[in-house]
Amino acid sequence: MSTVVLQAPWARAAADVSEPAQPPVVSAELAPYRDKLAEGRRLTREDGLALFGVRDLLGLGRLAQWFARRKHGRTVYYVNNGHINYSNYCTLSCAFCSFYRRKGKDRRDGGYEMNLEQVFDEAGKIYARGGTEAHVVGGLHPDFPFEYYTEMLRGIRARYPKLGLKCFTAIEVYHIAGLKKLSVGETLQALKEAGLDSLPGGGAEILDDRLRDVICKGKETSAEWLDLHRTAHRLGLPSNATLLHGHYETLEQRIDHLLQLRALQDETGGFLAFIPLSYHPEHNSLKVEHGPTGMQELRMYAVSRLLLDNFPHVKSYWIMLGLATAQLALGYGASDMDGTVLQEKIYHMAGASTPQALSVDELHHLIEETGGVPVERNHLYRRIRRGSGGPLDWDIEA
Ligand code: V47
Repeated sequence: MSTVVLQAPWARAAADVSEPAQPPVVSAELAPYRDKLAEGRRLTREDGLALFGVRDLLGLGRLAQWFARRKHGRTVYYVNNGHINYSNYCTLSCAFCSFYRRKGKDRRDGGYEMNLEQVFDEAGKIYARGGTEAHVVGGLHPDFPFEYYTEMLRGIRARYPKLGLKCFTAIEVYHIAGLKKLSVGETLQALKEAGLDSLPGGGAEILDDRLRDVICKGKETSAEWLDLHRTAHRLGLPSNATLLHGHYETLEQRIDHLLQLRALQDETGGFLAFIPLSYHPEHNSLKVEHGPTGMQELRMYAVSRLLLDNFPHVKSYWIMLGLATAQLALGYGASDMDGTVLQEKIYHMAGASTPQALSVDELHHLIEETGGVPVERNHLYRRIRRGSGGPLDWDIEA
């Protein structure tokens, strides 16, 4: 397997709207962590656990925002993108998931699958609106062949060469590999040759095998999830990482999850963004009454930002947070608001009441209200320059 050293253009994200580098004034309980970070020292497992318990949540937010602004100034990135959820048929039955259906075996309505022409139509809609990224994920389909996935990428790439293709979670890639009994390296290489640009962060859930057995039995192990991302990074495919929180997990499990991501990022430098995902409890079999509260979500954002010191971005995913909390998350360490997100299904089937898309103007407004400066990016965090010739008149800034 050839190893490519990532040039990491995203890591150069310029602090173009600079902020004073002075660390913030914080309460006594936060001062030791502020001093440690200001001296460029790393937070430990114990520090992470302690931050989950501090009383001064506002101060914690100030610290996380300072940390994010030290990397990016007041810039807040967003992407003009769309989701294509090509099918929700899945051979797994994760207890937290409201999206999946068992093909031919499920008594519930709502199972669907798209043929490739339908996928290309969806990609066309994203591109025609000025989209620069398609986020493509689905269930582990019981009978689509290997070529469904490679031809999907090839077909989108041929029709819309400029569209960034962020496709398939680590779990889907394992499934695709199994269809031809290929290694993950061979599979990722084949997907890359067909047009894949990067991987989304899904499927990580919680990187603790005992808990995985409860909430997503049958899914690959924590080590396998990490190993797939390691292989992707080595092949020059950057990726994201997620953590599903607000179900049965302990604070220790959350911290250990973050530390495993941090260690892999030290090794490869291939992660672009981390996205904390709040558990949505509707229409699934996991017996949890409600997901995290707003305060718990903000604390999760701040602790993630401070612990994942080597991740360029923490992403405020408004679809899952709701617009109000997504704005607040920008004050708790997030530096990216994801995107316009046409046609998201996974969260909406789990009870999310957010809209299914935002316009660029709405995103600008939401970001500017927080004191952030919106900057449009592509799937690799390269800046986009728009001309006056309509939605297709865009380019990546040199
Ligand atoms: O892995 C599924 C989560 C993830 C529920 O990389 C649920 O840019 C909460 O990974 N409640 C898929 N969460 C979505 C995902 C993602 C989202 C946005 C951006 C990116 C990115 C990636 O959704 C799954 C799972 O953790 N999920 N069901 C639920 N009921």
